[in-house]
Amino acid sequence: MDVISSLLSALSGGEVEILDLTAPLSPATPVLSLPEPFANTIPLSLEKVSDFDADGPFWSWNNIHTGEHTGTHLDAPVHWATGRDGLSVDRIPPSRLVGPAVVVDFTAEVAEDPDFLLGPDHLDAWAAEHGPLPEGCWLLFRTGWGSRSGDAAAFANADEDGPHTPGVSVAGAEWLAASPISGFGVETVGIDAGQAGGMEPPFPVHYHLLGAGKYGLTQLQGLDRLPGTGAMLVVSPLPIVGGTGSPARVYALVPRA
Ligand code: 23J
Ligand code: MN
Repeated sequence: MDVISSLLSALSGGEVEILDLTAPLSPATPVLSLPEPFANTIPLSLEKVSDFDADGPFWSWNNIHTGEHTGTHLDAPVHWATGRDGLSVDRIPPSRLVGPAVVVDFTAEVAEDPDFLLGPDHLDAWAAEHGPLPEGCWLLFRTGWGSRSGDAAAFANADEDGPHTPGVSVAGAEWLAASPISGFGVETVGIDAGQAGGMEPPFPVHYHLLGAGKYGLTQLQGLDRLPGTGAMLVVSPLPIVGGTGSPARVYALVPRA
């Protein structure tokens, strides 16, 4: 049997399951809130064009209004100053949007410390146990944060010092940029930690990862349903010409135990 027929029969037979890791996209979907003096993107809104009425008696449709970086979304290299000569979202080769998923689980650490930072030691320890990260993989940072996404205040977890959400240290960001990954995925509103605006450089994952021509992926849900290795990720951003990112549908193909 050819490889596509094998995959299709595994899907229809239930030996491979398709999981949707995408957060629902609605006006309630949390968006990043940068402090003054920075500008922010808008949340999603739907503007009715017709709804089986005089403007369209047999059809219903809407205009969508939102930012490129709303909800589960991809960050393209051109989003950041360091990647500005790199690829916009429409130019990302599909071969880099499909690859092995590797999940590192720091749910327990984040439950103790919402400002937990993933560093080189954590990543080296993973590699010592499992071997080097596969070429073109998507490294997914499981934190449990996705379970807060229905509650905007809990998801932002902000106080007078700003948001407190998990992320990656400066050295960890350098490690990821030098690794063979295609992209780095998180459960939080952005690929950097809540407190990353105060790091040097500010927002080090954006700085190093996008500067290295790699991609970010945010607001993933249901990472607890993935094995540490052995799943395949499919990331589908819209090909917005010149776009710095796009809301994306994200699927994982997982072998059923
Ligand atoms: C701009 C500045 C800082 C951040 C972000 C955007 C994002 O999170 C994003 O969606 O790219 S942290
Ligand atoms: Mn983004």
